[in-house]
Amino acid sequence: RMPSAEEVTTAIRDGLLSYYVQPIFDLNTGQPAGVEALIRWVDAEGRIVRSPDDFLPLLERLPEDVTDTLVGMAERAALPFVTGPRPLYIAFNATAGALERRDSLARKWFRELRKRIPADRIVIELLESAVLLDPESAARTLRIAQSLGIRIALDDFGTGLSNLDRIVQFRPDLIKLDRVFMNGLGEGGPADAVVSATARLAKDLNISVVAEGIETPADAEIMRQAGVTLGQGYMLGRPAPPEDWAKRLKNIG
Ligand code: G
Ligand code: G
Ligand code: MN
Ligand code: NA
Repeated sequence: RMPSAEEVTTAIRDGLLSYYVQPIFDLNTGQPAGVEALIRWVDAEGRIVRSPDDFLPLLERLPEDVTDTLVGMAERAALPFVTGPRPLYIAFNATAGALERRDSLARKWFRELRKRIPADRIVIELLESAVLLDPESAARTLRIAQSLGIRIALDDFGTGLSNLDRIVQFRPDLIKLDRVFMNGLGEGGPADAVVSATARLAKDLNISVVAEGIETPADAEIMRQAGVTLGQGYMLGRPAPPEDWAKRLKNIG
C-alpha cells in the first residue's frame, strides 16, 4: 500500500526518514570517487520498513517546511564526504516531476544545497526512463544546474526507450549503466558489445560511466577491461548510514 502524503509528512517530522549512502569507486585505482544518497524509511528501532519506490512520488508534494527538512537531512548526509583534502562527490536522485517548471522543486534543491556543498561536488541523477511531461523544461533546469557547476547523471542507462536521445537532450556528465547488463557479461555476447560500445561512446563525449550492480570481483574486472572507470554495487559497498561510510572510507582513501 502506498502511504498517504500525510503519513510521509508525519514520518519525516518524526525523524523516521533518513539518507543512507552507497559508495562509488574508481575501478582502476580502488579509490572512492563519490557516494549516492538513498532515502530510507525506518521504524523506531532503525529497521527499514518501506522501500523508497513506495513513496517517491509523494516527495514532490510535501509542504514547504517538510521539503526544507529533507534538504537539511541530505546536506548533513553529504557533508562528511564533500570536504577535506580528497573530497568525493555526492549524488542525489531526482524524480522527473521535480525538474519540470520554472519554480521546480529541483531549483530549490540546487539553491539550498549549494549554500553548504561546493557545486562541483554535487551530482543529480535522473532516471533515463523517466517519463517527462515537459522534456524541454526539464532540460532547461538541468542546463541551469550545469551552469552552476553541478553535474548530471543519467541513471539506469540502457533501459529506457530512447536513451541516446536523452544523451543529446540532457548532455549528462555521467551515465550509470543499468545493472541488467551485468547478466551474461564476459561471455562475448551482446551484453559485452553493449557495455564496450557505451564506454567508447561515453569517452568520445567526455562522459564518465558508472557500472551499477557490481556484485563480484569478476564483475568489476570485466567492467574495467571494457573501459568503464567507475563502479557501484554490493561487492564494493552496500548502502549504509553516512557515518558508517565516512569512517570506512577514511581508512581506504
Ligand atoms: O535504494 P534502493 O535501491 O531501494 O532505491 C530504490 C529506488 O529509489 C531507486 O530507483 C533510487 O534511485 C530511488 N531513490 C532512492 N532514494 C531516493 C531519493 O532520495 N529521491 C529519489 N527521487 N529517488 C530515490
Ligand atoms: O535506480 P538507482 O540506481 O538509483 O537505485 C539504486 C538501487 O540499487 C538502490 O536501491 C540500491 O540498494 C540498489 N543496489 C545497489 N547496488 C546493488 C547491487 O550490487 N545489486 C543489486 N541488486 N542492487 C543494488
Ligand atoms: Mn541512482
Ligand atoms: Na540506477
